[in-house]
Amino acid sequence: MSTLLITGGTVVSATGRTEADVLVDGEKVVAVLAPGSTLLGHDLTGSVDRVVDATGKYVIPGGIDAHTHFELPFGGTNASDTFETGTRAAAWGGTTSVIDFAVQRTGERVEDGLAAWHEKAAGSCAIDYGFHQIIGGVDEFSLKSMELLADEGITSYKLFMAYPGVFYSDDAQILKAMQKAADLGLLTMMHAENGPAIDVLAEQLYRQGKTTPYFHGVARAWQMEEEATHRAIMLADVTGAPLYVVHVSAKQAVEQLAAARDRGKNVFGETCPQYLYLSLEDQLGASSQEWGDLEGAKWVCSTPLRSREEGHQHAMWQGLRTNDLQMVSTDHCPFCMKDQKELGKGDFRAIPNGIGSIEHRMDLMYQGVVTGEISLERWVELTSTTPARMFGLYGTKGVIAPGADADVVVYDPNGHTSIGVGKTHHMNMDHSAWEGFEIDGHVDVVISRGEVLVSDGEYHGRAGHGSYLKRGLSQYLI
Ligand code: DUC
Ligand code: ZN
Ligand code: ZN
Repeated sequence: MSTLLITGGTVVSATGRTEADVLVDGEKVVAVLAPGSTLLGHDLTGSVDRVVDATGKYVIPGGIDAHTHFELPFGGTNASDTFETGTRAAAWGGTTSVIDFAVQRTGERVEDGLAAWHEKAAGSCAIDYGFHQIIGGVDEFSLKSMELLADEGITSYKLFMAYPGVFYSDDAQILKAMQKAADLGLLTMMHAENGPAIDVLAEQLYRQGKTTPYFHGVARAWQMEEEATHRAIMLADVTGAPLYVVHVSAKQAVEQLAAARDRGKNVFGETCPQYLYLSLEDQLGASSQEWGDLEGAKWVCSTPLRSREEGHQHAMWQGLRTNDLQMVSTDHCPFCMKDQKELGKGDFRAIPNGIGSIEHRMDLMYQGVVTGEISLERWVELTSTTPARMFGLYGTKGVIAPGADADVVVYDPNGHTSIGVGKTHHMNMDHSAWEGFEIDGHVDVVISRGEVLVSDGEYHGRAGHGSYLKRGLSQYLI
């Protein structure tokens, strides 16, 4: 067991900031000390194994990305990051825990889907990892299997109101699953878009010759998200189940969440960096010399990027400030253009859905601090502390305090990060959805359970360092 002291920095939590030194022993934080404190001896820097100088920098709890899809089978291909490549990229960007989605589909046993996910992840991860469970086929067997999840450390599961024939659940299935979740104390995560109606709109657009990625955004109209969000809230209300709506992108969906929360409902919402920065017009409608109007496929994801003119981005930032949205995850689901996004040339419906962002979430959200959208403390809360509380990890994760895992990031507000392939890009993708983004800050040092994974621009992590996180019940509900 080695000791490490992080000196001279400003420790930032969800509730404040203070000048402090952080002492790590083995995998744990053991003390947060006034700078220069002699409480533990006169020459602490001389007696520890390693000193990390954080003078002039922020010392924050490691990021927690609670929405990733490593190796997700989707649209006839698999998301291109494995647990190994995806968690390594996460570490580069200051994320020290991920919660990925294990998959069960119609006709499959939940236990088998979960076992397959454990097999993919075990021994591969650079950082700690947990799972949510996708229930893609609600029936008497999968409902029964939900009873096993909490004991496995999986206290949240996801349903889809979109993707008929793939992951889709109808209202009767949703109601039954929510009733079960209410009994078990599980958190229901919902992909809230009206899939059957979207598929009709998409087919009509295609027949009219409107086949480019831009029309992915047109077919998945905000009304489809607002309607499904409202329906999910109502179904949850009837059953008494708490609800967490994933990847919120429409301002009208935020309004639905806000109204439910104002009525005192246990309803939560997450958004993602793409909905804060990118748009239907600028990205889905893009064309390039290399890809022509297939260029927009880089940003095909669901829910889709929304119209800049309609003001959805502004509403997302506002929701994050007012706590109508509580967290920012990535929905990291990367696909290469070559051989993957290309599958949808001439038919936007065949483009695999997903954007890769896991490496850049902490930076992109810090830029919101720089531009005055959120406070420094809210940055930590949205990216680490609330994800930990929401998904039953708080105390061990999401905070720098004695007894917590030593997952710590030293962030330099005077540093700079240029995002793009050939610059900062460790995700297994042949392009970056964030090419050209400039960040007025830099992830300097990344520590996971006491091990330095990143320092001085070098990667020191290893596959297999990451451990499985058996999560407790959501700490917002008890
Ligand atoms: N949305 C995506 O963009 N990708 C994977 C699944 C999803 O719901
Ligand atoms: Zn989804
Ligand atoms: Zn997702």
